[in-house]
Amino acid sequence: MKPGVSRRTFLCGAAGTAALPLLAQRPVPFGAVPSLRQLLWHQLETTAFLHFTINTFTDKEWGYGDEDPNLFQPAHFDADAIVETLAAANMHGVILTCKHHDGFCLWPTKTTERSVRSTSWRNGQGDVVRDLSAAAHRRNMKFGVYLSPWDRSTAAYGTPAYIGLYRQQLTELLTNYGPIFEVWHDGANGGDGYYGGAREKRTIDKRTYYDWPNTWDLVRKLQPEAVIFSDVGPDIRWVGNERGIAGDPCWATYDPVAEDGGPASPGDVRSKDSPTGTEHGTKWLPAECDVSIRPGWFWHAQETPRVKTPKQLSNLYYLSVGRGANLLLNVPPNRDGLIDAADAASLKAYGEYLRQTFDKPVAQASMRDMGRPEIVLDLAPDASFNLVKIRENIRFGQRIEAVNVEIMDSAEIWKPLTAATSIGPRRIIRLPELVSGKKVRLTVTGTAAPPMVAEFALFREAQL
Ligand code: FUL
Repeated sequence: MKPGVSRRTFLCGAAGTAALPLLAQRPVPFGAVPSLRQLLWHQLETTAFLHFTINTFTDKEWGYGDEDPNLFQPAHFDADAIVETLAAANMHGVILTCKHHDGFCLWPTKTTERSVRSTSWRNGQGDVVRDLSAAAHRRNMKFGVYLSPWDRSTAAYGTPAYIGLYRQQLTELLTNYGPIFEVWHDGANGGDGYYGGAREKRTIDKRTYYDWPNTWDLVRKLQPEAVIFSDVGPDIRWVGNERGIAGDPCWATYDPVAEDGGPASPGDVRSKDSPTGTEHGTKWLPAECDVSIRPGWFWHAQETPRVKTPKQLSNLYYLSVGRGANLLLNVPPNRDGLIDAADAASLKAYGEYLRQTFDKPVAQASMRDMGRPEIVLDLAPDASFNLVKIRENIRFGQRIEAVNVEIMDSAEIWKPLTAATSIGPRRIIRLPELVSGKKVRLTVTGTAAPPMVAEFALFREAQL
């Protein structure tokens, strides 16, 4: 609760439904609210991550920075085929590792020789960023870029000159490839590397070296609609783990601090707070859950038997999207430059499961009910469900602090069914088994301002 906000007016128990306050006029936003670019990002729910570079050919997770560019030979690379596979799994955007820590650039940058231009692949004319961005846009999918701040190849890394080089690379990516929906900066920073032949360890000051505020200004100037991701935003926060699991609760607001309690920066955040965020925090900073469909981020032949099953993917969906975060699911292309058959099969079955589960609700509140702190759904006599979905109208902030859900049995007695705290952009509660009854009731039991429920619906999980 915020000081000065009276909780009493807005609370309602199971019995106290008669005097519920309804929103008579246009609501006043409460606390931090999402920007338009954040609102659009929330709607994506799931996006794909593509980890693809020389590592794919050297069987490494982190290249040292001295690899021969010509190792990059994805002979059958087909961006349309990749995008098609991702779309089948309900992914609405794709983020490509345009440059990973080894410094090899997947586009013909003017900033370094270490790029696709220095390969015999497509006679040095290939451009993975061009092909993927074009394929994504053709398929109505958003395209985003990952540009590793840490670069183990260049002699400039660790000096002020590197910041100019990094910004030049970002400028190329943000000006030549159409609309970019997300700019992704990971938090791995400094360590040993090739560094133009120095082969040494370089340590940077994570808080000051990159001068992030000016880089973010550049992103805003070149792609005002792009959200910026890092450990600390400014638009989207890392969820604090690479297992794809948001906190319960998972507040969309967050006031991050550094490990030592001081000001947070990319690479230095108290990550144990990130899954949960800050209830009624001052910044709208929703969580993104990055996780790989394989044990590693890059493709390794020996990991093919360990591709996550459709069941594992659906579990992750509820642990991330179901808690109000977005899921960024990594699907690394193989040495052919394609999604491996095992990954594609798993994604297809998972996508079908999502469609069959969510295309048609078992019951859903009508527009008339929206905004009420208590909503009752009638159930058809033969209906059963095991998923309860609730959304808030987040344009006006994250207001709800707690909800209860009850079910009326055949003897017309209300029984507790489930409860939750944070709702925000979305909460999907998975019940341990299918249930049926006459009615289902949602009651907002804690809120900081008049609650604004945007959706209350029940679904039945499809068989996997
Ligand atoms: C980390 C990197 O070190 C990993 O290789 C991977 O790219 C992951 C998503 O971000 O910081």
